[in-house]
Amino acid sequence: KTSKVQYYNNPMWPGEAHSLKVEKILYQGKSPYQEILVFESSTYGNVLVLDGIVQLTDKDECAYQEMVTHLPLCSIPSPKNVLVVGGGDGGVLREIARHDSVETIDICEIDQLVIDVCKEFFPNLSMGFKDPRVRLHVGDAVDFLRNSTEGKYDAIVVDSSDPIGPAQALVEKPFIQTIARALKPGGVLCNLAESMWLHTHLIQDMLSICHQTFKGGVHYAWTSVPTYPSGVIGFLLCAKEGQPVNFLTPVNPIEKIQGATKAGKELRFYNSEEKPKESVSKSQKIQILLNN
Ligand code: AAT
Repeated sequence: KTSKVQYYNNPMWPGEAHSLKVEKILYQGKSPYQEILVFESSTYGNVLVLDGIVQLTDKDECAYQEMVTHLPLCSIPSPKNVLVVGGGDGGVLREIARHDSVETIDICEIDQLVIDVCKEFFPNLSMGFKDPRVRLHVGDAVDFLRNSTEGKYDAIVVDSSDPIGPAQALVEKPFIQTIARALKPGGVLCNLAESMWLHTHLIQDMLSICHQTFKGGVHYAWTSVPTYPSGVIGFLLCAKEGQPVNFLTPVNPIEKIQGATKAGKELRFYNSEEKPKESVSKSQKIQILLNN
């Protein structure tokens, strides 16, 4: 029997819904923080849903994880200490691990059950936890950053849920200020910033907080993720003053990092070009996406 999992009547996107055909429910459970559902879909592979909201699918996760990671990490010369907020699936860890300059990867995820469930049903993402540079901290990122050493990180990636429930505080000014404190001069933040089609007010609020907090520059970027509401998701790229940071041209291009994109672990979405220049590389990229 097949059925549909729908998410609608969500105040974050009133009046619209997206549905995926369910082949099989693989897991259903409840942690102290959220309801967790994993199902096998007929066209997007396995799907992780938290509190009724799709967080990732096997098919399109690359467009999110690669962009949220390489946009910040490729814009600084040699990232060494990196922090991931949220990201319990491990996908962002997998992407950070491509950078051989990186020495430590801290991750602060609030929900141990998300980590355990992803280890079972999303091996291509949770493989990120196997990197020896990873140090897992299970807890609220608000407390973690409050207690973090000043000037510790070269880059921080906020890969957290929508700002309702446990992630609400993560878009507010006090939290953004603790992130800035934890970064080195010239360090960078990539923060999830919702959809430009649905959340212009939220984005504007976040932009103004980030402009007040980060004097080294703030940019909005976005990518296409068909299973997220409205099909796009945005990021706020912010630089702490102290070293010039140019988010528009990668100073640390991923293609030049040895082994970062070697056979068997090619990138599926991100590249350093503003847009693909040669039709060959473009069609290859589309092919890889289709094969997935
Ligand atoms: N890469 C998958 C995408 C996610 S997962 C977001 C993760 O953030 C979840 O595992 C959740 O448990 C964790 N999280 C939420 N709040 C906190 C917190 N306060 N501290 C630490 N971790 C937290 C995001 C997809 C975005 C969906 C867009 N619609």
